[in-house]
Amino acid sequence: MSKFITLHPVQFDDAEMLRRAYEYYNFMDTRRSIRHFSNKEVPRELIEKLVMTAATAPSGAHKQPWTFCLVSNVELKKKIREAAEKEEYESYHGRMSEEWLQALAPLGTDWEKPFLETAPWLIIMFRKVFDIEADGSKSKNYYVNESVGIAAGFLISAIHQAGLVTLTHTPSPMNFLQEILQRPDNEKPFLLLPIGYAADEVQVPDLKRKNLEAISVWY
Ligand code: IYR
Repeated sequence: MSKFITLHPVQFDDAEMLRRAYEYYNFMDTRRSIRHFSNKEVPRELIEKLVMTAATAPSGAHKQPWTFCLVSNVELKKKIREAAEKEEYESYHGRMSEEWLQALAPLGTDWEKPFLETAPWLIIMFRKVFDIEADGSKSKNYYVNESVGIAAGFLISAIHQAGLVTLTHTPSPMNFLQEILQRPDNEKPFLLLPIGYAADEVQVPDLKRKNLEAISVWY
């Protein structure tokens, strides 16, 4: 039987609630994916807190089916860049459809990923397909993609909140991350996020977000 405790939920009066909702929206709307990083260092303590914030995400049966690999080691970042670029080169030169390449054209991406070395930290999120208990037995995890996806969202907003920038990078295929980072079989790479400061005078594509009408249906 699980034990229950009384929660004292965080609450605000109506005006304060609305103010906070507007303020948070306005803040989150300033977030952009960044592909050009400064090599300025970010202290480990900051990364630790960002990861802890991501790990406050809800998860299926509270299994917390994630592992965060935090890479600042220069040789390891180089290794990851080389392996990612090898895959990305193949993707951009034949594996991706013409339609896909055209959809990406406004973003100005290509197979070269210098940010994998310039950014002071790489966070690689792994999803734990199942858990291995202390006695070596397997135990099931539930809604793993949903859970890890939500944790990634929390992480991205925490990074923005801290005044740092990131990119949700999904080199494809990304099993090379499992080998390089020597993760066990029950863990599969989910997302790679370079973290740091934006490069000076960084440019981003002039993208617009869909408005409420376009994304919502009210009943
Ligand atoms: N993984 C490649 C291609 C790519 C795919 C999508 I969908 C994007 O939104 C951006 C890039 C890359 O990282 O370049």
